[in-house]
Amino acid sequence: MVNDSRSFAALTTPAGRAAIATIVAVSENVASKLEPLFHSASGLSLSEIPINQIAFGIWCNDNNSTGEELVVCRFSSDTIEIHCHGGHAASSAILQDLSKCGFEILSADQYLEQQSIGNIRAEALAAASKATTELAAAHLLAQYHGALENALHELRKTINDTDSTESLLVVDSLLRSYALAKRLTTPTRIVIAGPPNVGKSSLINCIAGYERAIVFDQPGTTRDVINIATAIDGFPVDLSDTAGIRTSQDELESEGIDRARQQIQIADIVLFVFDIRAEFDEAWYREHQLLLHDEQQQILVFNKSDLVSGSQAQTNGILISAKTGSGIDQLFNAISKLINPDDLTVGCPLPFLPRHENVLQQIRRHLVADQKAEAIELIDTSTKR
Ligand SMILES: Nc1nc2c(ncn2[C@@H]2O[C@H](COP(=O)(O)OP(=O)(O)OP(=O)(O)O)[C@@H](O)[C@H]2O)c(=O)[nH]1
Ligand SMILES: [Mg+2]
Repeated sequence: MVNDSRSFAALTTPAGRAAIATIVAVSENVASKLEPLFHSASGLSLSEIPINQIAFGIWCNDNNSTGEELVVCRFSSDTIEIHCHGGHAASSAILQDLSKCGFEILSADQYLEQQSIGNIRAEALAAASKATTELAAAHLLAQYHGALENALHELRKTINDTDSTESLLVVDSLLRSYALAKRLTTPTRIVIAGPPNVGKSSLINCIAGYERAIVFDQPGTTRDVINIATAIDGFPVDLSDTAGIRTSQDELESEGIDRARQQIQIADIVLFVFDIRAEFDEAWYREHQLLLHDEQQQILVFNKSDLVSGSQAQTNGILISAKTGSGIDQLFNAISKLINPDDLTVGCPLPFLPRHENVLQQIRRHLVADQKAEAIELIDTSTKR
């Protein structure tokens, strides 16, 4: 039950356009306060709609004769969720009406702070609302339901009951999972690079599913870096197509080639693409591999498989045809293995914020120094409600 003096509401879905926006309104006897604003299709008043049952209806205020069609759900006597059209206009009009009814309008983060859920679980809910793929949302919701919190409670017991070796294994495994969480919440930068005319732009178009980049049968077609945001196996990725790299006297093309080299240097994963029909340019490959540092990963891709027969198609890389789509699934699998090498499943504990990594590193240092009490205290403060 909320404090009688407090009525507040918040838009809990992220900014930007989506199919549906969700607003939560909290106040003592919230249904009776919102009665005049919602006319249900069934004719029931808001207070008569059973708890946890959704109701379709129309949101009406004095200035709005047509009304906004929406769905509401009462979660308790003091909490109602309103699901309206996802555009900015609908949600801001409803928030304005709630404000006129005396509701304090909070940001999603401020709203979560009001909830009496644990630190980590509130953080998980906030992070889930910003997730860009279903897989990321599923992993973060598992943390909201307690996966990481429970793992930390287990770790607390392990620290108490055993020597530090076992606890250190648990901490190291959690720290490894943090790398996965980062890849779920921050797009992996994948750069398509290679000599000219090998089909780099055709590949980005094939992955995007539409003609994002110009494809032309002349080397030197792509000049600027072309980006798309997409997802591979549920992991958000920023994919970049770059100019074919060769020696060129053309000033504009040379600028594009410089940018391609810069992109290789900032990528998480580089797809080095070659034409399967051409003799493999080992010198080119070696020269550009040298641009990579230890943490960057690469995949060797041979394109235009549709133009060669089986026996000619032996390669030490992944054979694809950007034209027919053949081999693209294998390429996605290879990318997935680099992004999610441990193949962690939904429900596993995932430290998902730099704060969590920081706490785990500190716990690790305490365990190495055999300071069990300090390690336990850190767990207690980071999981406290
Ligand atoms: N048959 C066949 N042709 C392809 C394939 N991929 C690309 N091509 C053709 O190869 C030519 C070059 O393709 P692009 O995608 O523009 O090559 P690129 O590597 O981006 O070229 P630059 O931007 O100049 O470096 C075009 O005529 C494409 O239609 C493929 O898988 N099979
Ligand atoms: Mg191109």
